[in-house]
Amino acid sequence: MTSKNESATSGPSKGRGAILVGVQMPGGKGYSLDLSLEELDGLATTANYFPVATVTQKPDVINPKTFLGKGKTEELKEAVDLHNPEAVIFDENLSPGQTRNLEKIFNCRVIDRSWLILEIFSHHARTREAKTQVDLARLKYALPRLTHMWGHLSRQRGGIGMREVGETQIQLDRRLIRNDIYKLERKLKLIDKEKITQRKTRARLYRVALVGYTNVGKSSLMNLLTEAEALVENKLFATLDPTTRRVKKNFPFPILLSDTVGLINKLPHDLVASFKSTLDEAREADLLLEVNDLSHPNLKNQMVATDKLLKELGVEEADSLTVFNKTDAVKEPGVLEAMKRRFPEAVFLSCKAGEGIDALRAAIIRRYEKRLTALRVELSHAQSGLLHAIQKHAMVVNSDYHADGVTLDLKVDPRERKKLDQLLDKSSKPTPA
Ligand SMILES: Nc1nc2c(ncn2[C@@H]2O[C@H](COP(=O)(O)OP(=O)(O)OP(=O)(O)O)[C@@H](O)[C@H]2O)c(=O)[nH]1
Ligand SMILES: [Mg+2]
Repeated sequence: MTSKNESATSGPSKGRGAILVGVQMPGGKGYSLDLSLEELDGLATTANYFPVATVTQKPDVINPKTFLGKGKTEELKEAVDLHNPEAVIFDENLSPGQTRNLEKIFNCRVIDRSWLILEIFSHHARTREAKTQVDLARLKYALPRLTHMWGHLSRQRGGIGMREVGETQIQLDRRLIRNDIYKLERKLKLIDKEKITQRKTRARLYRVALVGYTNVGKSSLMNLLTEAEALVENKLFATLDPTTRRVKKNFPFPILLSDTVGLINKLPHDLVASFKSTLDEAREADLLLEVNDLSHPNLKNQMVATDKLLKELGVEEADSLTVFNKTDAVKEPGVLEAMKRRFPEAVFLSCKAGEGIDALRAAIIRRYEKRLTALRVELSHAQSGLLHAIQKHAMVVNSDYHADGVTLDLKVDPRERKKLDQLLDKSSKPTPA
């Protein structure tokens, strides 16, 4: 095993002090250790920890018992004795056994990346759906780890977090937890049903969903397009509860725009599974706006992670439009131009500067119009009363009035075609334009 790159940053060991552990996995590519640690730092801070030291390692193999090798574990133990943190936070996911063994050695709480993300989610969940989803993911995470987590979970129902680590030792009851999981799954199914009904009633509108890595500016863009006030924060996972709004202003037709939960590298599997229903908004969208932060040093990997997660969630099939936000924050000269050459179809904008929003609207409209089929309809004078009803199902591109009536050039959404045909009935057969 080779141990490299240890850096211990001393800091005041007060509050919820935490030592961060970054590990470059054997054969692992992608995130550089530094950038990954920066992200972990952001996650820890969002969960109200105060990073007092960081330790990194590039092991050749993963120790099945302690994750880290013997030497590194000892070094970490020394750091724990020195800083006396409330938790040691790993940037990887640990097995229940590894967590238990490390806690024994350090005599200190050990948290992995999954749990850290779950903690943040539990603090940020607002709606019944998001809360149920997070509760479910947390119970599934805890089930194999019951020996040391039951106490925390029972207290966290109030959303307190893991502050009371080590405080309570309660008798374990796996059956109780399984029962809770069952109940939550049933509750989620019911919520899901309600949502399906809701979605059916608005199925006719063109549906656009904002997706992308956390903190890239999805909610900011939602606000600009809808003139609404979704929660915007320089925090990871500010949005957990998806909002959907009907937008008509500055569009020739109304669209349904949805903001969704942010994605992140190494998202806990159970959380992805629980949030599948939330992400239905994305899965059922006609168009995905894949938002990226152009100014982020880890842009490339964020894009790769986003694509991977969208695939996992089964949303990669949808029509998508790449959006690069935060053009105002790009400092390096030439980056913007180079990216525009590389992504000629993408929209570049800045929510902060309010630039590029019109171009985005135009791109959405173009995508919408692409799916429409052209149709020519002849209406006699006697049928001209139908015009108003036709406009509900199609865009009238041109109307040519002549002696016998009117010739309409229409653009029709495939989903509206049946209704339009019924309306026009047998008396006036439409012909492809
Ligand atoms: N410089 C700059 N900052 C921006 C821009 N757009 C958004 N931000 C900032 O980026 C941060 C994240 O914005 P949000 O809109 O909350 O991002 P999000 O993608 O919804 O984040 P999550 O809900 O956490 O996934 C906030 O501090 C915004 O003010 C932009 O164009 N330029
Ligand atoms: Mg958001």
